[in-house]
Amino acid sequence: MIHSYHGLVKISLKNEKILIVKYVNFFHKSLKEKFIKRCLKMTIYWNEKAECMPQEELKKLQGEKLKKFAHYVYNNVDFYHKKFDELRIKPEDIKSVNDITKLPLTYKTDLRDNYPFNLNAVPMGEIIRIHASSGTTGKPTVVSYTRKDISDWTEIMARTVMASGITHEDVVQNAYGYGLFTGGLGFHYGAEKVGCSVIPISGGNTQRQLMIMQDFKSTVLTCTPSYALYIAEYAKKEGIDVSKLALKKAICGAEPWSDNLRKTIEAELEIDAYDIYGLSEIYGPGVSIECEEKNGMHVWEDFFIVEVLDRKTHEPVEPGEEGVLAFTTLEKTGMPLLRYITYDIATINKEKCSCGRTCCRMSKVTGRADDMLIVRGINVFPSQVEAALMTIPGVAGYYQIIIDRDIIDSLSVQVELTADTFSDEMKVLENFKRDIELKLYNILQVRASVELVAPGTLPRTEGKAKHVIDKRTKNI
Ligand code: DLL
Repeated sequence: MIHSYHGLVKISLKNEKILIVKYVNFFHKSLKEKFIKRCLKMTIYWNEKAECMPQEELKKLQGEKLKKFAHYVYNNVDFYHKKFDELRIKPEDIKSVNDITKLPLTYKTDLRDNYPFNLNAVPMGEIIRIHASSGTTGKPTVVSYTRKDISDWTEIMARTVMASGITHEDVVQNAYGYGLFTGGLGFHYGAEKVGCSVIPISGGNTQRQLMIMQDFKSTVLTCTPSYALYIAEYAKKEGIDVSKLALKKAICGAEPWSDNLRKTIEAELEIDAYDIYGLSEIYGPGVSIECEEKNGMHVWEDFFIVEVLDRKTHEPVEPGEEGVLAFTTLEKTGMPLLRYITYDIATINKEKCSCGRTCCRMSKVTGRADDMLIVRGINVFPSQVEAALMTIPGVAGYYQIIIDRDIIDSLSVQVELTADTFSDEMKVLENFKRDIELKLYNILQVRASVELVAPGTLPRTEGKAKHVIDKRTKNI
């Protein structure tokens, strides 16, 4: 336990020894704690044995689990039985984790074609929870969980929560949506398992979020990065002194965000912000998370096999190369998935992390293979636009990309300015606009016209921000 009084820190260790350390007065509350943990070489794990297992042992374990899993899906899911037969393979052909490439891939369209429950491996009587996310058509992507799945996901989320330095002493304000979306309940179960005081506030009602944050002394905020930014902006508008909040960390995910947006959120709320990744099909949040090193997101490899595949051929790429992530859910029993293509683009780093965890780390998601925009023949990722904008001082963090077609494609970006930067002077704004256009051109290699808009103009969101409006489909 760590307490601080007037520049001194009292640390009560497990063996009851008390240490008094004089500390430098750091800017961030969380940095102070991190500094002390570093000095004491304290890394907190939820399940040290699993998280720090030697890599050879982990690989062997994955192989054993994959063998069992291949039998499980072949014997219990018609869809996979047919796929195995088409590929002329039998579960017995799987001898180690390296044989994974023999197995069939699963696509989001397979989930749509088997809507809502035809990929389930158990009767409905064994399903205790159903979540859903948006699908490629009007019908949602549906995911069913058995009791074992919920228990495994809770274990995964407990590890995830603790990897970012959260402990049972934290008060977690969970502003991810509760409902069909997996964010709210996923965090809820994991943080509760760790013993945190969980506030199931869900998303929205920002005024109330801030009131609760002040009154309940929330130390952790869990929500999308867009909403964290909005909460910071709202606090500023309301004249709330964020340095007086107990808030230390935010665990943000569910949408792509750049390191520059992270820096903005951290500075505005005076906290540490961590990236968390996941998708409903693979339980939900917690597939991977950044540890306190913030150097890639740890994938819990005893639960998942992650592959990086070429975005067109879906063949494995060379180690360290960028590609589409595919996951195999080694332990899922309700709706098990083999080599599920996420369309999320990232790289994998297998080097051991200094936090002691041995599982591999994925990079930030740099884009989606399926939301890649092609503008005048050039590939454009919305995340590139955000990365470019967030390097420009005076840009508020809200933007909207609009693509249209009138003979040729046009790309425009509405960019919201901060109150300090917004000016009545035409010339100042013209120059600023030109600077942003140049920056975007250098990164995207395609011309984008920029429209600067006043603070507070672009739509705010309590969930995932919609950054792209592609009007071309209507005009074709
Ligand atoms: O967004 C699960 C989640 C909830 C993750 C809360 C993290 C925190 P879906 O609604 O099914 O599930 O959306 C999954 O969101 O395939 C990615 O494209 C994107 N995504 C999720 N996390 C990140 C992230 C949840 N940290 C889809 N960075 C995924 C970039 C992310 N994209």
